[in-house]
Amino acid sequence: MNKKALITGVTGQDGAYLSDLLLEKGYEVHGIKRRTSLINTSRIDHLFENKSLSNNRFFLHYGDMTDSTNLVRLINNIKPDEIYNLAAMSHVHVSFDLPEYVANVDGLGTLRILEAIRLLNLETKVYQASTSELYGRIQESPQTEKTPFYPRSPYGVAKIYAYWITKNYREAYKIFASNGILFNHESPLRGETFVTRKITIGIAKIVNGKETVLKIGNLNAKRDWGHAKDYVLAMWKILQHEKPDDFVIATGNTTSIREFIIKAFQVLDIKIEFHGEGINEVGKITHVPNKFKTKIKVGQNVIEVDEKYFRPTEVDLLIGDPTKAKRELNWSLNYDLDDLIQEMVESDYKLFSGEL
Ligand code: NAP
Ligand code: G4F
Repeated sequence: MNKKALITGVTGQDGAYLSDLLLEKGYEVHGIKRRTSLINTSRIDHLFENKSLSNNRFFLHYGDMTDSTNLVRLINNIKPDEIYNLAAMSHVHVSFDLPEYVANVDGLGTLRILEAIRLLNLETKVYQASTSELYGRIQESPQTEKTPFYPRSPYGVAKIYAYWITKNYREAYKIFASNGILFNHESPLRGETFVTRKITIGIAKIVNGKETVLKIGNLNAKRDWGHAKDYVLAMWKILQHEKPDDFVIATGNTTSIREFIIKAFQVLDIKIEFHGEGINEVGKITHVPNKFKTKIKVGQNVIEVDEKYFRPTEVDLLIGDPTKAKRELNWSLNYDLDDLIQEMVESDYKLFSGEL
């Protein structure tokens, strides 16, 4: 019998990569998608269009993290061996505009999943998508499983409830429930308003003459960025571990937004330098290869700062220590930051030059 997995948030970046991974491993994969007025399945359409990829083992169900009747019914019908709770309103900046909704979906949504397992008396294992945003105003560097939390956004605060309720249900009811404390992970499937994808799309538009400048927020923030493909493997390994536990998943390196932009332009052999300070800082082109010379010029400002992207409270620096995951899960990275940036820039370049 194939193992059964249920993925909440299956239409998101991680849901798509995790579906591919679990199908490859022979699982029957069930995903929960919410009803939207436009179809939102572009990241998983390949599993329907090419049946050989899913081998008829991929199923979608309508659902919502705010509706416990729906979640209980689905979990009772499917009786999954493993649940990966990835569904969330995952945008930190937007969470300042939607604090109550985020508490409901990201915080109480996790409780609804755990409570369904408890009430139905199932042996289902649960993976909770916890986040480095829990560390917020960091108390030590690098951050480990033992570093105290200090969230800095309604998103971080909702996720801290989810983290602790997962731990509490593990201790109180002996549910196999684990937190993956994942640091930022990106890919060509990353949502378009997260900073890495915004940058790679912005560059693709600029070099294809569709826009002249990319407006960005805090250039000084630093993040520990990995590739989503490596991180969904860690999720699976967390649920295969001999006991439920919590793990930091990170690269151990940190890079500023400014450095990410410089590296992303370099993929296309374009050089830029930053001048000025604060909201007056700009990124200026210093070298352009011939193929782009009709679209951009040396001396052109391609990056400008717009304070509308600043957050009321910021997380300045994140850097994780994945020693425990490496030791206990035998998890390791296949991609470094340069591989990730290259893949993202090339993918968006093709998208906006019409080569895809
Ligand atoms: P994502 O691309 O934003 O995907 C989020 C998923 O949740 C989407 O499928 C979304 O559906 C779904 N969703 C949102 N609200 C929902 C609701 N009320 N009911 C049901 N589904 C809902 O996020 P991601 O990057 O894949 O991240 C996956 C999880 O890991 C999230 O919980 C995120 O908070 C967490 N996390 C992410 C990172 C990272 O760097 N990517 C790091 C740490 C933790 P739609 O497609 O309809 O919007
Ligand atoms: O790409 P971001 O929006 O990601 P953020 O806030 O780190 O959150 C992501 O990673 C978390 C893990 O730590 C996840 F839990 C969460 O769900 C999400 O996936 O912003 C990264 C940094 C921030 O410091 C932000 O202020 O980039 C800075 N930034 C600068 N300009 C910008 C922009 N962020 C966005 N989204 N857009 C900008 O124009």
